[in-house]
Amino acid sequence: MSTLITDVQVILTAPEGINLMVVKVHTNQAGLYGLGCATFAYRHLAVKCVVEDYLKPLLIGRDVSAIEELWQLMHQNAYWRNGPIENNAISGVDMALWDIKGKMANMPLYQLFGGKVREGVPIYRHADGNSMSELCDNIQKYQAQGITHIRCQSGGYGGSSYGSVTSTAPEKALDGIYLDSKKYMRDTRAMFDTIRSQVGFDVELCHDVHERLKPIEAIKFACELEEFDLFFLEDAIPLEDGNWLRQLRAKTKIPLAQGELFNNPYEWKFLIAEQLIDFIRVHLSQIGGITAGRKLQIFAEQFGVRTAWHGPGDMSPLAHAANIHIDLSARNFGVQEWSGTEPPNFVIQELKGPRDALLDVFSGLPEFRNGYVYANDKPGLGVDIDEIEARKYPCVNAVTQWTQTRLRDGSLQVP
Ligand code: GCO
Ligand code: MG
Repeated sequence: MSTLITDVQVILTAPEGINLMVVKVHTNQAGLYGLGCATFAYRHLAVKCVVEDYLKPLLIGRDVSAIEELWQLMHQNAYWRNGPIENNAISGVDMALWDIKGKMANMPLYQLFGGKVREGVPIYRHADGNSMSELCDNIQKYQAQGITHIRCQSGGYGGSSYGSVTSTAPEKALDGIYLDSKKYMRDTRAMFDTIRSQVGFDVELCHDVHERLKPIEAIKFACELEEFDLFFLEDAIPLEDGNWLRQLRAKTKIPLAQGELFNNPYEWKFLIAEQLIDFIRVHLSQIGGITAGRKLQIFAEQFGVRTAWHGPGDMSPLAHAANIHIDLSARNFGVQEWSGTEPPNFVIQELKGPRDALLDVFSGLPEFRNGYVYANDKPGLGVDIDEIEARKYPCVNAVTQWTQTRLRDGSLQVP
């Protein structure tokens, strides 16, 4: 008897105050269901609509085993394709189908991807601080937890100098987050100088430009940071200016990581085929889930490009688990961004409250221990959700403010 899809359900929850969206695919086999991540924190209602009103009617009655067929069916169904809303909706279903596949095979997903090539996944954590001494303390706290790769920011993305409308903006300039790229670059250079002199060179350091520079500034900045021997420089070039990576690559030896905003294979194909980047770090649900992610990982392997999947707070533990299962089995794995799903005694104290709530809603999360993250050996993704607990933390639909970043003249600059 075939195993058929009987329902596709959306579960919204925000245990840490971040809108998370989980898709639950139900089947005609008693007790067999799959869970996937469709989190697009700032447009969750639009993704919910695509899943409930468009994908569910398309999928009901179809065979769960045909993941490749169903992915393509969802992808081409609206004719126009490759956008973040559709890709996240597809990802929710795709990850859930892989979860079901693992449960049917009675194997954790890394087994279906060829088995482990490493027992644990090395991760990097993100450190910043209000002062250099706070930042260095945070780096050392992570090192004490066995963490070998640390991403450092001086006062958050874009530096700490910005505020709302400044004296440099024209009259009647709109409110927003005002960036000062020159100051950001100066402060970041000084930050790495201090870190290297205080913490030494025996730790891998990363930095996220977060697209907050013009390409020519990014080239200068990358060259200046070379002396600090970074593990990688992230998103130095904005998504829309991808062609500038050719110039950046030609001018600097700094390893480059790119890709959390990618949605469309055209955005990454040439970067990998021309070896313009060292690390591909897409957000799995933004490209359509595990099926698309595995294809990308194997494509990158052919060109010596390593993976460093995006792993921020705005993805559910199901997506973190999907990252980890691919990482465990990928020969061209580089490092995994980890925003932490470990029990409170492992994390810096201020995260304790919300982290408890996350652990009440989700169980079976990948576990961090002494520098490495481990998947559990349950079939599928290994993560479950308590729907009653999930309902206690409703998602909020509010206008997104932090993306309203502006230059000194008041015009918008990508966030
Ligand atoms: C990163 C990121 C994130 C994003 C966030 C947007 O982890 O590398 O750049 O922190 O800013 O996911 O919501
Ligand atoms: Mg980033």
